Amino acid sequence: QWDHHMKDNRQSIVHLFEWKWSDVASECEKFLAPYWLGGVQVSPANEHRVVTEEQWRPWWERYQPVSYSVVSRSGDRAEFIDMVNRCNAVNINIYVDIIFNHMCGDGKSGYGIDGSWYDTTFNARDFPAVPYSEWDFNDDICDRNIENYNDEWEVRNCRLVGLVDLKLSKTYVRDKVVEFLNDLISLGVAGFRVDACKHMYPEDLEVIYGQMNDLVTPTFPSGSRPFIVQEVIDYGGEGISATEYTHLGRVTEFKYGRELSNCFRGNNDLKWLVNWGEPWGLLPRGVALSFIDNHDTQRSHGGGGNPLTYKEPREYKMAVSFMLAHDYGVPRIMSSYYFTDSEAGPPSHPDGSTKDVTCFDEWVCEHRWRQITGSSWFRKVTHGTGVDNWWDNNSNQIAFSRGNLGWYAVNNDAYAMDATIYTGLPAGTYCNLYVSSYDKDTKACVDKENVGTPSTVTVKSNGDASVYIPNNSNPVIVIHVDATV
Ligand code: LAG
Ligand code: CA
Repeated sequence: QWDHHMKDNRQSIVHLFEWKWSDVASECEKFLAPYWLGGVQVSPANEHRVVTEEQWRPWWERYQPVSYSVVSRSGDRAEFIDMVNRCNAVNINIYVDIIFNHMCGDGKSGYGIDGSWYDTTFNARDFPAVPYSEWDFNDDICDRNIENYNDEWEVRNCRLVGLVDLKLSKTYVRDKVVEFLNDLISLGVAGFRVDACKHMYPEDLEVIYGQMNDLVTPTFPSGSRPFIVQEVIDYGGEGISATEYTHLGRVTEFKYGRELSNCFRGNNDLKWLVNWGEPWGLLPRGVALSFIDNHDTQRSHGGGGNPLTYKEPREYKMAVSFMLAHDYGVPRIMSSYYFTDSEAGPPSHPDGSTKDVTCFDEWVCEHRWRQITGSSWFRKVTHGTGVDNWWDNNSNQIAFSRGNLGWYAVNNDAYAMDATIYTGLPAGTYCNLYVSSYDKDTKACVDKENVGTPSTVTVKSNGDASVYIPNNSNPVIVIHVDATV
């Protein structure tokens, strides 16, 4: 449940937030497979409310489940199956965002996106398509919203922002959840991102996870457990801590993006990253899911954190590339659509249906940015090595190798980096994947960006490289042994 099961040594997951299943499928084939990504976290697949009163079709309607039918704003069951099959066929894993702490908001009724009735008005708790009724919720022990995050009992039994809270201590409720998870597993998914884990007892999760089937063969080796990423927002100082969940699967490390964003915004010297990881108070690397921003934090939902996002591209690219170059955790890359209104749903037609993805237009597609794809290739090539040969200028210029397979350098000072540094790499000339692309057929560094950062780096026979990186828009070097010229 900690192992992501990504194929051919791929290491990076991309969250294709709000993408339709048909678009995810073609992205697997067209881009993710050739560009070294290994898995996709997709938006919730189950039936949800169609929110039009409080807001016009906000993104968060998908966090209000109505049933476990695999029909959502991203597409229907047939489209979901087609996506999983096509992505698996090109060795890209699918991880599904799963919500089972709650169903929809209190005081609502109507039909979900698959036409299922729901009613939570006047103490009704009707979800006939599951079916759940009033006996399946925690209203008998708590009928109010969570206010005190130091009170563990309240956080787990009361309502998260008014969402009716499922009684996971009941076998019946857990069985319904397990049925849904096993349905998705049978379709070939590789695991789950479990929403709102802080609001559920680890004991209940343990029972649920324990009843999950192994992943399907032969897509995955027999006996493979589903990859589990538990969302626990823990910046410290609350009654519940992320470590209560690490024996069950991976846990999202929210401090990761907050600290790195702080560094790359210039508020904390990069030299301190020499011991980046557990000494900073982060979770043990083997149980962490690392990310700079996610769909909540980039729009100040779910506790915020004010991380770097695509809106500060220069620093954001540096932070994401550092994440991918380092060996901590399993990295997840955010892929967004442009927004100013933090409630706004994905680019949509007037009838509310999601538009096809057109990258760099209404959709940001950070995962396609060269600096990010180049760094995810670096992550794959250097996997299995540690961070070695640390160098810094006692300020904001740092460099390190990953064993003798790759070398990374970044200059976040306001002046040029000009140094001769031991790289640990074999002698040769390497293509800097941050500012150029690599053509495997001709072994050439192509499509070079002329910003002052060297597009190739030569390592001498003693392992040294002389580098000059001005303070420019892309002040990073990413080189590895599979991209030499
Ligand atoms: C999560 N993690 O624990 C998700 O990452 C986060 O995006 C979800 O909240 C949350 N848990 C519940 O699944 C999102 C929005 C909320 C939204 C909620 C339900 O951040 O703003 O609440 O999804 O759609 C909305 C309204 C609230 C209202 C509530 C119930 O914003 O004002 O009280 O619905 O009607
Ligand atoms: Ca709960």
